Amino acid sequence: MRIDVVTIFPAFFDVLEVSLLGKARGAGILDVRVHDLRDATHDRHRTVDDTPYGGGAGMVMKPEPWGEVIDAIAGPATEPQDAATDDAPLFIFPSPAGERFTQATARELATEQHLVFGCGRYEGIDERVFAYASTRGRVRLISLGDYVLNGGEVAAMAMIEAIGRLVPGVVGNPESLVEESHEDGLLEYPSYTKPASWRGYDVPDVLLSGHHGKVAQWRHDQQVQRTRERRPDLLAD
Ligand code: 6GU
Repeated sequence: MRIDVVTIFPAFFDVLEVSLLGKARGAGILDVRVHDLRDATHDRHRTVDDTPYGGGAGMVMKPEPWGEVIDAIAGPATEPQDAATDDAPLFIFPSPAGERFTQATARELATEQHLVFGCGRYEGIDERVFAYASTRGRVRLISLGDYVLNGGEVAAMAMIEAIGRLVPGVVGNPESLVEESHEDGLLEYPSYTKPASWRGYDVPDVLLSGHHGKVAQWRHDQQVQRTRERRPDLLAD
């Protein structure tokens, strides 16, 4: 999978060099390219923002640098019908005003060939940039949840990690992806390792019993109990 990231803070994405995703990049499974939006400016101050038409607080990201970067990443304009196909890039603009990102979103996006993350700062990006991007590919505004971050960078990182780990070959043992929180609509069951007794805390007897059926039943019960306590909204769904 190819992932392009457009940002005024490329250093936010240095962490993509470590851990599982770093390994996947080294192995050629993930082709991640980070672009500094300011490289597409042409004034001495490398300006990427300006005051909003109509007034109001804060600054808006100017469309021109975005246009240049979109051209550089996606190539020349295609026929409108081609921009809407699965072969065209999928532009993701992290935004608290977007649709909600879930594990289902991550699974869906993990099947894409080419994702482009456009990270906005300030009060947002000039709205015409989304229309322009849609001449080169599909466009989605996606939110991590109902709270506000200073910009799209941290949100993009979270999405890249959630999506990237679902790309075949990134996580060594695919079975470890199955029994996780949210994969079956329930929170994950509790895990323990050796020693069986530690500082007065004991591992539940059933896990030491060697009885696979009872272990599976106990784990499922724990999942339901935890979900009821911590995330009753998930059971309602
Ligand atoms: Cl995707 N962006 C920003 N700026 N804030 C957020 C968010 C995204 N998701 C939750 N809060």
